[in-house]
Amino acid sequence: MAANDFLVSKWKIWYKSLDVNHDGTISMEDVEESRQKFSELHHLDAEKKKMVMENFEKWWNEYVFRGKKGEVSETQFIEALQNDYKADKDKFKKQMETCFDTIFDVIDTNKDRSISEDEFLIAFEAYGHENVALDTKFFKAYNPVDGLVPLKDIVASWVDFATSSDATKPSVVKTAFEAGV
Ligand SMILES: [Ca+2]
Ligand SMILES: [Ca+2]
Repeated sequence: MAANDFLVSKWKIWYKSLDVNHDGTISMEDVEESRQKFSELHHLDAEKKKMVMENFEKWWNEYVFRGKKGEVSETQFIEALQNDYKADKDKFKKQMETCFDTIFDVIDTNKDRSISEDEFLIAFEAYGHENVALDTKFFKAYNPVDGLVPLKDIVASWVDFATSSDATKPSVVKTAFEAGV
């Protein structure tokens, strides 16, 4: 069965959220801008920066471009997700788990398996979501304890966002983006 309108509407939000330079299309420019900004904001040394540059590109190629060369339209992005979803829902869910596990592992720069407010804000700013008040509200929606949210909770919220077809279930991620993040 194909993904319903609710799930497709979230994939469209996801697409828009990855258009780092807000020009309407996802291209290599978005990869470049996000990984440069991420490295600068974290003041990464040359060795760590190199790793981030490689890890970001690998993630974008695998989960965003999905075989397309350096540019993917919203239609192509939705179609690729829809195809994988239709083919095998369990496999699709596993793929999304790996997808968000991988990117939040990069975002967790101090490798404590938690996301701090600072790590969260830097990641969202690097991805072109520069409204600090809205980003902070988004982070606080995870009910941080001592300023930290377990990485697995953030990953779970994104997996739910990218895979759940249940429109009655509230989504922290969807709510945040609809509020303007
Ligand atoms: Ca773009
Ligand atoms: Ca951390």
